Amino acid sequence: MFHKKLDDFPTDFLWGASSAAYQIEGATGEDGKGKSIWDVYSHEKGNTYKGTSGDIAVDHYHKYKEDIALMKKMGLKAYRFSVSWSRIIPDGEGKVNAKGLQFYHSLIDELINAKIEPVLTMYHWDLPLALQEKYDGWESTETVEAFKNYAKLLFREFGTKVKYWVTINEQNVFTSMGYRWGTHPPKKHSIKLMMLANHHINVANAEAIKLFHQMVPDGMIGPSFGYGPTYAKTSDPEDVLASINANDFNNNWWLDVYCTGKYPFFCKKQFEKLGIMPEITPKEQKILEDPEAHPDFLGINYYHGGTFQQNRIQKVTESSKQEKFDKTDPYLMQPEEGRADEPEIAMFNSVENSYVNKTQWGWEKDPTGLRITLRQVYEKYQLPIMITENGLGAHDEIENGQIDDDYRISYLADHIIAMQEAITDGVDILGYCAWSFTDLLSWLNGYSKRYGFVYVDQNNQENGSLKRIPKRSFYWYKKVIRSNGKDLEDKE
Ligand code: BGP
Repeated sequence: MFHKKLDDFPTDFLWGASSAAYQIEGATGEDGKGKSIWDVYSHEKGNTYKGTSGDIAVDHYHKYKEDIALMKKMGLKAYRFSVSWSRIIPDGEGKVNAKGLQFYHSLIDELINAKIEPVLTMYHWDLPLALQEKYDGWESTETVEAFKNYAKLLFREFGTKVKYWVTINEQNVFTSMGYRWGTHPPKKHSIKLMMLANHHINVANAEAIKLFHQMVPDGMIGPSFGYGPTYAKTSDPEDVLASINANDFNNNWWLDVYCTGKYPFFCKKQFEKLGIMPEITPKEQKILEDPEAHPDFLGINYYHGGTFQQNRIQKVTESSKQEKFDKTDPYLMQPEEGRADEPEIAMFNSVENSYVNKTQWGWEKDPTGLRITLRQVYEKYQLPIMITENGLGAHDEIENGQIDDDYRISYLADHIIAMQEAITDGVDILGYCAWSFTDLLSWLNGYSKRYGFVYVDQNNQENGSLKRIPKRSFYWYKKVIRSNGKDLEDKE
């Protein structure tokens, strides 16, 4: 679509920013909090960048009032945060920790007093350790049951105060990293276990949404998904087919289940053939397909898309002869052990996109990809969308006590324009939560990769003063919010 003039943002548009408990709170052993899988994983040698952890993080647990005062100063309309499950139920099931509940009550009250809409994420990767040790975490249905009880507690406690709820953050990312590449806990390398855990998380998500609709009838709930549009490298039909496969495997595999209760047909058949498709009980299928268990909106986390070509195992080229493909290559699916008679099944091969620039961390900068994302997701599922993450990770430097992050401003402005174009196209967008409000722990990049509007003096030795300093982007975003997205210019 082409537009001579872009539509205004809706008057109640939620201009926001995001965070996650483990990345900001610190106080991991305080006031009765139980351990999460990340508390252990980050302390095992070699797992994180320079051994960094969220032990202190940016100490939001003690500094939340100061942080919310800064949000208020900025004029933020919404703040997305996550609840640490093991802070309120230390073992993941059973006994409730009153002090943990109190912390989130205080945080939410403070936000409401500052006229900031709380957006509560129920699960942002920090599974209670006890559930991992006792039940192998998401690999078993006991964890689904525990999540349901956790959800019930959250809805009972916070259901009258919080309208917008996110069930699960980026299920596609944490199951892949935890079970496929082995770079997040539980650090396994098995696509079969990934599929199993993933299925249980789907059921947990559906159970929680169904319960929410009974307990919080005026609220809105949905998962936050890490979406990336899938481009074909060339118009070679084989590359186009590869990009369709990638879309099915990277996006539809999750979103279809959330919104329709059905796994995408082609992938499912492929995975059955590979012997990695989990068994779905009739009871599970029923809950997945129950319209009451489907989301009211979709949270979309957008950083970049991907470009794909026919898998080079199928189509060998001179250069691909030099490449090594092994079992853990994310784009090569091989049968699990015991099914070695099955041929390798090559789905797609990921390549660079020569049309877009990259961030300091090599992530593609592709604002048009955001518009494509919004269009594709809205067209397919017809649900309102909240952008629950989008932002630029960079090495920010302080000079004369200031942080001049003009590169972040231009990144965010480009994405906000793309979002406005999507709104003008006709997409229903509830809000935009940039990642992140303050600087915080990057799961695998420590405190080097910063995303915040507010600089926090924390470092990889984890002995910073924790002082907060608003960056240039803070004042810019304040202007964006005040003008309801009309003034995106980077000048005072
Ligand atoms: C998303 C996660 C966030 C955040 C962000 C940036 O996938 O939901 O928690 O970490 O990515 O990632 P990184 O810190 O790796 O750059």
